[in-house]
Amino acid sequence: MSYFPEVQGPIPFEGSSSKNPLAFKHYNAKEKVAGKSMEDHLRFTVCYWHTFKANGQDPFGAGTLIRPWETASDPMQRAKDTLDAAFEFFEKLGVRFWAFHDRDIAPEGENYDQSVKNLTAIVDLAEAKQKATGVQLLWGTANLFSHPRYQAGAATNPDPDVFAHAAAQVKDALEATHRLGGLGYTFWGGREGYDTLWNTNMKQEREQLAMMLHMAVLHARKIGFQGQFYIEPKPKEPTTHQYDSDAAACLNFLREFNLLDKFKLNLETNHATLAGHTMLHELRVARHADALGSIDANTGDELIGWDTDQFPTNIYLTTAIMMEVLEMGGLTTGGLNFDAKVRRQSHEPIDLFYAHIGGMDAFARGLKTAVKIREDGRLAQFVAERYEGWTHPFGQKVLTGHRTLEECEDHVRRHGEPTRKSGRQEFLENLINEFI
Ligand code: XUL
Ligand code: CO
Repeated sequence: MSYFPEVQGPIPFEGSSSKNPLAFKHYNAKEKVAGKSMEDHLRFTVCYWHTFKANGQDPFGAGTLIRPWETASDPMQRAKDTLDAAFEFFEKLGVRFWAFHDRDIAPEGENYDQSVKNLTAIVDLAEAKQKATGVQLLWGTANLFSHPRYQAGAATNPDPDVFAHAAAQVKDALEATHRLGGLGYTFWGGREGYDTLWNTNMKQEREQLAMMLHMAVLHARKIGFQGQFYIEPKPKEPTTHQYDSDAAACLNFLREFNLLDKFKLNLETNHATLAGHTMLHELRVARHADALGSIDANTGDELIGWDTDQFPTNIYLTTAIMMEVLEMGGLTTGGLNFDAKVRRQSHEPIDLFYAHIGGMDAFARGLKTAVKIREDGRLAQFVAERYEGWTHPFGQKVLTGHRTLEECEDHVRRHGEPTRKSGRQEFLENLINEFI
């Protein structure tokens, strides 16, 4: 049975003059750009939760999406059908990676043991499908935020029994990820924060969260999982404040609890927006700490204040993202994971193809544009010249801690008033637009 009979697949590359909505105009998987194939640069990943499990519900209304793989009455049958649909989709779209939460692929059972059984049964099937298709797992994760037991957090719950439940779930999800050859394992602190500080011991909750991460690292070592651990910042929603607020807060948390060498960041555009940052800012902060691991490639809405998780279509955004990715030398274990969902009015399965094709083409253009801006060199040269003064002896001595306030005063007396230089923001914005 086919869940996407309208699509032959794999989606072909037809070039920028094509009018075929089921063709790539810019993403040509095997084409070499700056010495590497586009598929190796971009490492596109389909996320299971939005693409196959989202039903279109929003805070004001019920689900709208029609999903032929969700019709069976038995939850395990639905899980199997969904897995079939997912692998058909991966192959027809032509992506090499997928990502999931434990509860996306297998339903929670009546009790813990049943949940473990359900997960194992689906992982068996997924393993066979991966082998048959060559599709790889980018990362796995545990859903520690949907079940009512996690209403007050998972690792950060006031009740250690809930912590234990979350830890057991992490163990199972980590083992599932390991069995499927996952390249990474992600922690997103869905409810690891607070709704109000009046009822919260924030100091201990952060310690609890750190302990959970340490236990996961220990267990990974025990079972031989060598994938990359990620932590995914998000400032709020569902909680008022999440401890993994933004890239800088995550790095501080990891440093404080001695986890910095064990984790990298998985950065998401819509989360950056909610944090009041640009995605460029978040990427830059992570890259400078050598902690840029993977990207949840989506976008928010300029007018709606919640996490709308839309597909990325803005070339300016994808160019900025790819500039940072190229600057750090490319993605290694990470990828561009479409943590994005179609709008609730795009209720047909075919809309999933349009959404992913659009996102992939937007990133292909971003990649090509970023490569051109780098090859052109004027932007980098401008920045280098802007800081040129620091390459001279006085600046070098300040940077290496060999100058005192008195010596600075002496410098002023000898050099007088500094000459101001324009930051040339508009000039540079025009320069970027030359390439877009
Ligand atoms: C939620 C979010 C998650 C994580 C994985 O905003 O981004 O889907 O990516 O738990
Ligand atoms: Co995400």
